[in-house]
Amino acid sequence: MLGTKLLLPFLVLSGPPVTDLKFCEVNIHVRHHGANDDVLVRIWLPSERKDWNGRFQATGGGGFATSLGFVGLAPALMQGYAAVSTDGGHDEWSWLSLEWLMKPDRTIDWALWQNIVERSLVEQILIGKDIVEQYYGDKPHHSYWNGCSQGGRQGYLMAQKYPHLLDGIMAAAPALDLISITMGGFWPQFVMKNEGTYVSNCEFEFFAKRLMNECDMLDGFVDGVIMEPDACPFNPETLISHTFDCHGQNVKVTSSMANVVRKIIQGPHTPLGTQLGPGLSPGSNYAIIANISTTPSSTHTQNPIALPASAHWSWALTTLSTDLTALRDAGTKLLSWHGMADEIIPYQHTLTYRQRIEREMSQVDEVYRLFLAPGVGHCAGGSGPLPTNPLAALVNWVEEGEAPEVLDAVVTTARWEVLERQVYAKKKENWKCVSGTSGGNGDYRNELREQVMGLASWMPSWGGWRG
Ligand SMILES: [Ca+2]
Repeated sequence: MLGTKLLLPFLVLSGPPVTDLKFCEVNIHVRHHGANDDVLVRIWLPSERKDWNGRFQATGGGGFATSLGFVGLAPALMQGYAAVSTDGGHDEWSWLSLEWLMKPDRTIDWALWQNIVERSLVEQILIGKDIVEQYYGDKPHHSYWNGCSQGGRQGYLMAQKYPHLLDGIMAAAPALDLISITMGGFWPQFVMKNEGTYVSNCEFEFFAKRLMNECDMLDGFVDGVIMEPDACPFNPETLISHTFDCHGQNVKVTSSMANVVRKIIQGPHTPLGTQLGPGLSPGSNYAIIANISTTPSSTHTQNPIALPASAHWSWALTTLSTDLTALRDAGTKLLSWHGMADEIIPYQHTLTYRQRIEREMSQVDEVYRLFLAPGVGHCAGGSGPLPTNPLAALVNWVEEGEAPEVLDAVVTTARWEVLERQVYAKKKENWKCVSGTSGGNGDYRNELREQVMGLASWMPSWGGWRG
C-alpha cells in the first residue's frame, strides 16, 4: 500500500493529514480451535529496509477495542517501526460497546473475551515478529509495547505475564481495574440521583473555576494546572448562596449543589467511611462523566457514559498482579505515565498500584518508572504539559541504559504559546515526610492526605518545572 493518505483523528486536531506513508500491509486471519472467531492480525512494514529502524512495536487498544488499527499503526510507521495491531476477532471501533461480546443467544462469547484480555495480545507479537523477519530477513533488534487506557492495561499485563516477549513497555493511563473504574464513572451520576440535584455542566464550570482560582497558585504558578490535586483544600460549601450566570439565567448555589460537588470530588465511601475508590481529581473536566445537559426551560438530563461492567466477566480484565518478578528476570523495562486530571481513569488507580509494588519489591525503579503529568487528561488533553514522546524515552532506557528521570512535555497556553516542560518520575526516593505546625501554611496538605488518601507518612515532592 503506497502513498496512502490517512486522516488520523488525533493528528487532525494538532497538525496536517498524514500523507505518503510507504509501507507493506500484511493481514493474517487467525482462528482458534473450539472458538467461532476470526482474528485479524495486521502488520505494517516500512516498504524499504532503509526506512525501517530495526524495531518492532505492538500497539494496544482503547475502551473495548483490542487495538486501534491504523490509529496506532501510522504513528509507529512514521517513526520507522514495523508495527502490529489486532482486532481480537471483533469490531475494531467498538470503543464503548461490548455488543460484540454477546452471542446471538445473548450469552457471553468467552473466546472473544479471552482474545482482548490476553490471547490476541500475545499472538500479535509472535505473528508480527515472524512476519518482520520474513520480510526483512532479520529479526527486530528490539521490541516494544505502546498503548494507553485499555492499551495501557494490556501493557501492564505484558509486564506481569509476558515480559520476555518485549524489551520495553510503554503503558499510559492503564485501565487496571475495570469494575472499580466503571463504578467510579457512575459515581457522579449516582450522587446526583441520590441527592435529587442535577448540577449542569455550566454550573460545574462555576465550581471548577472557583476551585482553580483557589488551588492554581499552590504550586507557585498561575497556569491553570494544579500540580498536587490531592492537596487542593477546595470546599464547595463556602460557595453556598453565591450567584452566577448560566446561559443568561441567574443561579444561586444551594447546599445540595455544594454537597454534590464535594461528594464527587471525594469519591465513594462505605457507610463507615472506608474509601472505595478515588473521586474526580480537582482540575479534571467534570463534564465527561458528570454530564448533565439542560434545556431552555431548565430541564436537567443525566448523560452517563454507558460503560458496561459486571463482576461476572470483568474480573478477567483486572490486571493488578503485583508480582513483577518475570519483568525483572527478563530485563524488560516498564515506563508508565498518567495524567493527574484524567477525567475517565483517576490517576490514583495507577499511583496505588505503584505503591503496592514498592511495598513488595525492592529497587522498583530499575524496571518500572511511573510519571504523573499534572493537568493532563485521559491519554491527552487537559491544560497541563503533555509528554511528547515517552516511547523515545523508553527506547533510550532500553537501548542506551539511560533511565529517564523526566519526560519532555509541551503545553499550549491560552495565548497559544507552546511551552516546553518536563514531567518528573514518581520515584520512591522522591517521597518524603512533610511536617507542619498546626495552623501554618501547608500543614493542611498532610491532614487532607491522611483523610482522603490514607497516606499518613508519604507525600510526593515535586522538583518544580524546568525549561
Ligand atoms: Ca498552577
